[in-house]
Amino acid sequence: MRDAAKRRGIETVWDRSAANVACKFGLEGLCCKNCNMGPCRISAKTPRGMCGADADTIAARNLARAVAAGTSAHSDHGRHLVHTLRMVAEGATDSYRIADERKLFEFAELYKIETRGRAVLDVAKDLARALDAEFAHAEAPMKTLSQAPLKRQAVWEKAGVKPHGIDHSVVELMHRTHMGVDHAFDHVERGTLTTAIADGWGGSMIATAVSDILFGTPKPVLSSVNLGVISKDHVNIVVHGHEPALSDCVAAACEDPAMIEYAKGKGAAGIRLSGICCTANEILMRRGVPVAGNFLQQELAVMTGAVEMMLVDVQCVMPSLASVAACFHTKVVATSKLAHTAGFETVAFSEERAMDQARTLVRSAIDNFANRNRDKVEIPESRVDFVAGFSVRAIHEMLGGRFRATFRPLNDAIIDGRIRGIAGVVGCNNPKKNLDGSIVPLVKELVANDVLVLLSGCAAISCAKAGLLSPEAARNTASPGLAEVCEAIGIPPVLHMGSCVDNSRILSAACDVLREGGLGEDISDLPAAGAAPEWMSEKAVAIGHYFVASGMLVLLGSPLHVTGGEKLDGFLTRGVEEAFGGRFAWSSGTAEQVKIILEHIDKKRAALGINAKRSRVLLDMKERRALDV
Ligand code: XCC
Ligand code: SF4
Repeated sequence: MRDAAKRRGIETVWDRSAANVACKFGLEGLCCKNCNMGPCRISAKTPRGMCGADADTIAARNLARAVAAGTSAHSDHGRHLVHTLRMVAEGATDSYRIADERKLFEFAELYKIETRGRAVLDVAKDLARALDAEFAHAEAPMKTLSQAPLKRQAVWEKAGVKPHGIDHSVVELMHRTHMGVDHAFDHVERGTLTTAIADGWGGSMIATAVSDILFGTPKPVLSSVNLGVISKDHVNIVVHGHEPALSDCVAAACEDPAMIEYAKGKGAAGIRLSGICCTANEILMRRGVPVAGNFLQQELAVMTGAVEMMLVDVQCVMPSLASVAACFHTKVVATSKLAHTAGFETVAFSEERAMDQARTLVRSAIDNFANRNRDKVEIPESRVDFVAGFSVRAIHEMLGGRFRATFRPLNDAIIDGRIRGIAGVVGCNNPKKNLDGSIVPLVKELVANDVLVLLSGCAAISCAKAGLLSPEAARNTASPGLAEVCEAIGIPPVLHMGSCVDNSRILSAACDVLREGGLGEDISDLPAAGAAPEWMSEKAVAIGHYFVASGMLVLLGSPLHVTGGEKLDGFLTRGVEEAFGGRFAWSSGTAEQVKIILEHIDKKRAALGINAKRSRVLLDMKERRALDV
């Protein structure tokens, strides 16, 4: 499709990336425009800004603001869902319902909301109110933090990084980084870590939980991925962005037999819905809707010439879609009240009328089918089947069965060394790297070295395209030990856990593994690591920080924009480990990345006393009976 773009003279992200001369000061974190005495740029000749701020102060403040923005994105998304939950509870919309009562009750218990004998909607109303309160400032730290292991909570207490509200932590961090306030880089960084904790253990966790309550907790589901899911015979609608509220209704509308008949009446074979980025991941996880591609493929999807409508909501939507779409009949429709872009049509999403809006949009996409220019249609054949839908509950049930769901078999496999450790590989694509070219080789190497991999976001889509998310992948790519465990349970060695806010599922999984016993008492004890080989967004910066604050090693494929602040860089890659047990590492080559992750995992195994790979003994029946107690 990139060749096709060249042939047709359509500019893409790669053209702009090749033409871009990245600013060295920006890259190293050394440009400050926090006041109008500047902008100031730090160099050997000018080691301080006008106010006297040095490289570390400036880089730390810039980093803090990136984390504040990333946290805001995840958390505002969470807040919108809480709003939807409240509207459902109050009967103000019939476009949604409580899809998972069990999850509602589980989450309500966290807030000590009475559930026994009460109407579901009353519990939902109380929960929505309690969740709303997590955003504002409160005297006590956020309640969601209590889901973390006790030891981790103590670490946060001691370091003074427990957030007292999501919005509050963001506002405070913006205040601290205003000209003339917080100048000690390590102190700024504590504020940054506090805000990131409010993201991972707050805003993101709330977004995941409320999505599960409203749309259902994911279960393993079969789907397919890559641009080949776009069908030349069907009306194609592509949803893109992050918030699932409208796209869930669009998915329902696309399944409506009357709507399918309407499409057939217009000469199409039917309606093909697919997605890009995390809106795709959301409706994939719960409905098995196919995925057209990840972040860098958004322009290419439009370039197939077969997309009648692309619906975009928030985050990771390129404004360039307008000029690509202008070469075709594709309508790009912005559906969030927050996000308008020149050249996109707009529809202001409303929870009350969501289902009606979805139907109107789908009908308008069908009407646009007649405008498709068949000569311009060019759809690559690539299309791969895969399995997604691995929520923590789904993993529990796969490991132990519906009635005795447990992590025990997983913990045992880690303890006896068939699984060496766990890696969370997450995050974006970046045109500075080959598309998927850092994510896929890393994941392949990890599973070949006995590491079970948990995925989310665009990285999950990368691996799906590479065929790593099929149960057969265990046999083809995983080491014998890992393959044996995966085949026994019936899971791929690489598990798709959802969208970017669903990185909170990885935190929850870590807590459950610890609760199961035998692998330490804190997340920092686990033989586990995180990686974002192709990260690009500010959200990824926030995610990296909350994993570090939770005690994990986080490996990034290119450094955060801090390398100009030597002390800050040292703090993030070494110093922070003392108080938090986690740290960052930057590395761009797969071989070195694997080495860093495996060394970390082995170090943790040694500390747990499980480093010696036990040779497994085959027992005969007599010996087995002797073991039975
Ligand atoms: Fe965006 Fe979530 Fe990054 Fe993909 S991975 S490019 S943030 S869609 Ni989170
Ligand atoms: Fe320059 Fe200081 Fe103003 Fe930043 S805050 S622009 S370093 S004077």
